[in-house]
Parts: sequence; structure tokens; C-alpha cells
Amino acid sequence: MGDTTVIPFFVQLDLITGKLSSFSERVVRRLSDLRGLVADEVALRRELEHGDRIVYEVFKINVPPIQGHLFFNVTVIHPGKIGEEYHFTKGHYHMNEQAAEIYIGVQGKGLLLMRSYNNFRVIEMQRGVLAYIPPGWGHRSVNVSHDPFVFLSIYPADAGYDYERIMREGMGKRVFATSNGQGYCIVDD
Ligand code: S6P
Ligand code: ZN
Repeated sequence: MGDTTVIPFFVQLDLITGKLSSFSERVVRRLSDLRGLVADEVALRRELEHGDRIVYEVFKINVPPIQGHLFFNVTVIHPGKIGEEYHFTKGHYHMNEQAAEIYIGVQGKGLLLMRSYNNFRVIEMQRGVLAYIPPGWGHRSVNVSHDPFVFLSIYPADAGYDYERIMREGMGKRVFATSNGQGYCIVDD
């Protein structure tokens, strides 16, 4: 029998800005949370001297973290660079190797980097792009625009997060600004 402790509910998503009418939790990730993950740790330390700015935020809607339920939340990656590397999320694998995920682009322009062992995929995200992250693929998002990059994620509530593996193995790709500051280049890591 399914879990019937949660009654049906809704929230309003502004499809232009990605703003949610309500959420249960706001997770804030700052420059200092990206220690050990950036290409240029010296640049990170330099930027930290000007303050520990917010790189991205996740607006979560909580349901029980058990099989059968679905999590859905909105990530906002603010525009910016650390050195020449565009702002990105920490990235993770799902602990539950059976757990896939869907991303839906809402605002701005970003890249969804994915890795499964030595296989790499990159999907360009913008409003209306529905991307499928199959089970077992690590994933990280990057804002390559000068506006906030906003996307919606939907995934099994028992997926869990493995950040350690990304720390150890990396994503295999990094995204830098081109010299004129307008475009991006994807570089092997
Ligand atoms: C969760 C999903 C996203 C990320 C969010 C922040 O499975 O992939 O909601 O949690 O974009 O990224 P990270 O890597 O810091 O969790
Ligand atoms: Zn995920």
C-alpha cells in the first residue's frame, strides 16, 4: 500500500521567473561551499576576501523522503565566475543508483553536465528544455549567462545525494568564459 500520510497539494510556479508561491526549505550555497571543487582555488580565496557571496539557492518542497514520493524543487544559480569558471552547483550522484531525475529549464541559460564513469554528456538548458538524467549519472549545473539560471528538478524522494564521489572524481568537464566574456568553452578536466 502507498504512503497516504500526505494529502494532495499544489504550489504555484511562475513559468517566467521560476519563483514558487511557497516552499518548505531554502538551501543556500556560497563561494565557501565550493572549496575543493573549483579549478582555481587561488581565485576562490581572492573572491572570498570580498565576501562569501551566494552562488546558488535551492527552494525545496518537502515530502517524506521515502520510496513512492517525488521531490520537486527549484534551483537558482546566480550569474558570476570564480576566476574564469562560471558559477556551478556542487554536483552529485544519487545514493540510490536506481534514481533518475528530470530537469526543466525555466529561466536563463545553463549547461547540465553529466558523467557516468568515462562517459560524458552536456545538455544546453533554457526555458522549456526537459532533460533526462538516467539512473547512475552524476550531474552538475552551470550558469553560462549574465542572468540567473533557474530550473525545476523532479526526482524520487529516496534518491539521496552522494557529493563525495564528485569531490573524488570530479565531473570530467569544466566550463569557462571565453576571452570576450560572452560565450563559454567546455574543457576536459
Ligand atoms: C537534486 C537535484 C537538484 C540539485 C540542486 C543543487 O537531485 O539534482 O535539485 O540538488 O540543483 O545541486 P547540488 O549538487 O548542490 O545538490
Ligand atoms: Zn540530482
